[in-house]
Amino acid sequence: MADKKPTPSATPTKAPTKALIKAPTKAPKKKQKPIELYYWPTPNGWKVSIMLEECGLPYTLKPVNIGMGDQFKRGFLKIAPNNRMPAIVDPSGPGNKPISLFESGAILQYLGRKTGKFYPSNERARAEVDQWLFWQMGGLGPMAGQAHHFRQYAQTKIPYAVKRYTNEVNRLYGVLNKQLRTQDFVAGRYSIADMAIWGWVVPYKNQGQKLEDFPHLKKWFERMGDRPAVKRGFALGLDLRRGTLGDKTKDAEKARKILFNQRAK
Ligand SMILES: N[C@@H](CCC(=O)N[C@@H](CS)C(=O)NCC(=O)O)C(=O)O
Repeated sequence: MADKKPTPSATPTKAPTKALIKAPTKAPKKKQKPIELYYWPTPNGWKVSIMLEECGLPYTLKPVNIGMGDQFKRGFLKIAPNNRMPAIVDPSGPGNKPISLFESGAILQYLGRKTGKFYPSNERARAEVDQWLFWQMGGLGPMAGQAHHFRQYAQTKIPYAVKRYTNEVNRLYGVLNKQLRTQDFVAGRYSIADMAIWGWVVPYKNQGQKLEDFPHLKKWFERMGDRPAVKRGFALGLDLRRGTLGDKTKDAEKARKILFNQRAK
């Protein structure tokens, strides 16, 4: 009996019939490489740790001790030329190539686009989120930051500066309180805008504010704080921080020198 096995030359050159076409095997899903998070536990850092936790994205923590000057290390400056954290490196960026990003608002938008979570694709809804995100980036963050500075850290008390920034934060809390009067989250549904704002309300006492004066804001603040991902994002690296910048210790003095005496290099 002749061997039934076709020799290579006998292999049909015609397109194989359907029955011979093998079902395409699905390419195994590549395990996502973790995002590197350059971070220190502060209101700007929490925005990104909270978003990573909310999205369930794998990440590795790269502490940037800003009180010790880590933000000026050459490797970090390549990622974040503004010598500020947070920053991220996503090994699986656009085109499956690595991407590095600084500026917390830009990072939140990037992660929102990447995951399709907490950042709506519908243009009207996205514009609504953006305006509150930028409200935080350009308003609440800088004003609360100055309030912290002049109320807690400045070694010389300047009543004019204290009043100016305490009042401005008070005004901004009032705006937020009104926005939250009729809805649970700033832009309607829970979004990156809420994540950006929340950490800046955490130190409300240091900004000279009482949450009782802003009942809708208070409820939102507690609602956010109850979310497990917010709890995890907030807790990240808290154990790394020792004391505060206002302390009378040598470490705090060194940190103030590093943080509050910066000029162009
Ligand atoms: N606009 C920046 C601000 C970031 C920022 O100010 N980070 C502070 C800590 S909250 C920092 O890294 N400070 C280091 C320094 O002042 O040298 C962002 O939102 O990412």
